[in-house]
Amino acid sequence: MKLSVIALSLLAATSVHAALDLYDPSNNETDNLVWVGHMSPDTDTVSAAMMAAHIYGGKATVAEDINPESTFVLNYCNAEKPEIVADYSSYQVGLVDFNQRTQLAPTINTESIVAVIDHHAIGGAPINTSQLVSMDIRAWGSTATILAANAEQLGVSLPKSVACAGLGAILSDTVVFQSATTTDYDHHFAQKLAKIAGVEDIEDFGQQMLVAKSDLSHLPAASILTMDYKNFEYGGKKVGIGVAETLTAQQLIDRKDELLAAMAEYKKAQNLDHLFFSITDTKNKRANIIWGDDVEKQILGQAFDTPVTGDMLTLDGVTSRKRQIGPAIQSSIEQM
Ligand SMILES: [Mn+2]
Repeated sequence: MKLSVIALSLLAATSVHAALDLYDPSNNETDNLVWVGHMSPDTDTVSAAMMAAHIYGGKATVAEDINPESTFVLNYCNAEKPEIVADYSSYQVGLVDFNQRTQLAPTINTESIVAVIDHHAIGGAPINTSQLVSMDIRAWGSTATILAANAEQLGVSLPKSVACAGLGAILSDTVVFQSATTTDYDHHFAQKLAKIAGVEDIEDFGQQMLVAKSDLSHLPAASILTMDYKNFEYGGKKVGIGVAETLTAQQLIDRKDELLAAMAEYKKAQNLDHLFFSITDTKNKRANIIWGDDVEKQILGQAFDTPVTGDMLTLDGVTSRKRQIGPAIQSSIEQM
């Protein structure tokens, strides 16, 4: 009896990884450590994985291929693209830039998670773990901002290319400091990263990035839908929200029917209760939201407290999924 208890505890000790020490990284065993962000990786997810790997050890990875904006940023920064990992089951995993299980790569066993570094609300479907996990979640504009602060605090100097990618992530998540999510910390650490990276004109880098991500004319509607896409659980419902941030919104508005067809197909294939897509006009700072059925139309009317006519809802001043679109749809669904 006593022996089997010992055997069990040994088994537990070997199968569950220790939480990462974010305060003193020299305490960590990092041979088998990888960093990864959410599915449909964006620039913050990609760059944060790179920064975290540099600060804490381990390898930067992505769960799926990167988008055109991140490709531009990595090229601009002369940075290496993180490896795409198809199967995470043999790694200990540090998560960056999300905390919802709906956005977790399906091959990641929650028992292998050792850290979460993020800047999102602990929403409707947080990742559950049986073991303790180190967490660093702050209400800042990007995960890259948090990692820039941690690098500085730990006395880790980031390579030029990694600092540059981090700067790109801050510019991406804050839409070049124009999003409502932007904090003073984002401005502060963007300056510091730019200095390390040798980027003299931050605004110019940001504008080039916005232009690079805007031209989606060469892509099929199904790819545009999932390029910047997140799954949520609101009031027990599976809800997808895709976003295309673009300076040339009309180009996509003209393809609305094509996008709606792709949405109908995706919703069915993914078994979603609701699906929304925002053509986010970063030039005029407004969201153009489209949806699939009458329930979704009703959800939007209630979410933004506005009558919805036609087949697209235009909302001036709305540009953030995290701060504006997501929370409004969440509270609307929870009230239904
Ligand atoms: Mn982010």
